[in-house]
Amino acid sequence: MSFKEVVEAIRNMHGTVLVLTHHNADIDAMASAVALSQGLSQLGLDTSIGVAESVAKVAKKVVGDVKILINPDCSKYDNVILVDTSVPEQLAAVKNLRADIIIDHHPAGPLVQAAKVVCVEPFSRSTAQIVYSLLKDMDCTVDKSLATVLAAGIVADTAHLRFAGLPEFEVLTELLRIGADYGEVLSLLTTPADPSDIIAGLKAASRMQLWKVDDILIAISKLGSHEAPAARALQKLGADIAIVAAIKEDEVRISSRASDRIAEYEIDLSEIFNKVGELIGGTGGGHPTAGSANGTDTKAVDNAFEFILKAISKKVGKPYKKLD
Ligand SMILES: [Mn+2]
Repeated sequence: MSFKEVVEAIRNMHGTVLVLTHHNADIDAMASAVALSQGLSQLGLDTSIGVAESVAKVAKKVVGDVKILINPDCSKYDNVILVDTSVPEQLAAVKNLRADIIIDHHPAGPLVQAAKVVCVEPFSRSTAQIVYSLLKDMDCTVDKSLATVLAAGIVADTAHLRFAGLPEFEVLTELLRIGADYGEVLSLLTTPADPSDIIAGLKAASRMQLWKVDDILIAISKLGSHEAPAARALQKLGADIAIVAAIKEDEVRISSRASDRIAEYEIDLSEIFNKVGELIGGTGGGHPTAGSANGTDTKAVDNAFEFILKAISKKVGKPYKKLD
């Protein structure tokens, strides 16, 4: 289906419209939904915005005081336009889920099958840039504030332009010409950190033990809670691998974060934490650069730490040494 046909299909819509997006909706999802719904209103359509479950904390600023429906009922609308996803699992809480039109930049998911109009562009780095092109072709007015919101979507989904290519920079330049305020874009993208997360990070740092395997720095610490943000904080400080245990009365949780360079040594934290789970009388797993485990054997924590160091040492083929 050509872009022109998509524009025509949207233009020829009648009745009420629900612009719907995925659970824990991020900045790109919300920017796309807000901008599209404003464009549709300009065309005289009665438009609502809905999300599954919730809007992510980081996207609250982009939404501002625009009304967002949580878990709407699709059967109440003549048209449902789905943005930034085509995967039903991300919309499980939505009632009578249906997608007539799909606008997305992820690889096509199962909902594409039944949709009448599909505009899926996996080469676009954001849905916001697709929405901008649609609005332009529909002759909608993109004012300064809408341009700022759309720019926020692009900047967010490209990790502050790190993954942006020529198409993203071109759209961004157009948005800046319209009057998007880049300072405002950056402020839409920043959310103040949770104070308890900051404290956890600082405490973990003050109690940390530092180890080295070849040139890999491993930071290990113990806390009472907030192990995941603390591990992230230690990684931000420069540890290649950060491991933090939260030890409670009858429960222990261990969380880890690592930089991508551990892949060079074929270290997979999900594999290691699978075993860690067994060691602490529970279960574990995760991702190659973010392993975690929960268990009930609070006395096994030091054993678990030693196991992790040994596992890393084995992969690298060098001993582990403590740094004082
Ligand atoms: Mn997106």
